Amino acid sequence: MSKASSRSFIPLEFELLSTERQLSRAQEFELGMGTRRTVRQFSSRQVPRQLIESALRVASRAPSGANQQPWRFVVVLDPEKKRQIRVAAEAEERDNYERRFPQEWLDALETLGTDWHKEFLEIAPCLIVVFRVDYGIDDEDKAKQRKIKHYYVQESVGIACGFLIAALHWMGLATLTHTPSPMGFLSQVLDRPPNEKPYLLIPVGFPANDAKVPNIAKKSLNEIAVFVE
Ligand code: IYR
Repeated sequence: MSKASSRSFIPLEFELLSTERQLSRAQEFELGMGTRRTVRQFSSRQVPRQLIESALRVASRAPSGANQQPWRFVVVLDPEKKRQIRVAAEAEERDNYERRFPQEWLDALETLGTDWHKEFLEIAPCLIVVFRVDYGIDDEDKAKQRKIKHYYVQESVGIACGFLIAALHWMGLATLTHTPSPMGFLSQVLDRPPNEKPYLLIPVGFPANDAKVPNIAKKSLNEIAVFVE
């Protein structure tokens, strides 16, 4: 028998926009998102907490496998925790840049001008550390603690991060998608349980007054899309 009893449907809330309004909203969003850049030089100016909370609520609207929402966002504002994260990230990254990265990888990073120094981890007022939640824990029966399989975790968390980064940009904040590697140290520093694995570290704030970004471009629509008609 199907589990019809656990199903419940409600009418879709859907605002039908005029084509004119659709075009104008599309244009506004495209223009707005068109200026999004990854920023590596931050100012220490604080970010209103309400903005971070709003962006996280937007991220939480992302679709996910079986609606399991397999993400945890850890918002790090504490200077001492930020310092610990910087120290650990720099230790790993120093090894990467000086030993572990093959030349091919170093060549691919050349235009970005990155190196192992990660002072932004202390300077940015806020670090959002995104964890993927690989499995849930059913602790209804405290003794058993059964694992609940999560589906499409990588895809789901990636989409949520996309929503988050878009929301933060839209509200006038700068972000960096940082992936120190390996990033297991984030679990220790932030005291996360074994079912949560670090996925992405997003420093958030305002750019430094003299922030510079690499002179690189995005691919054009022709290069990224194919219409089959
Ligand atoms: N995680 C390193 C290296 C790095 C890798 C890629 I792929 C980038 O797009 C940028 C950096 C670092 O943060 O420096």
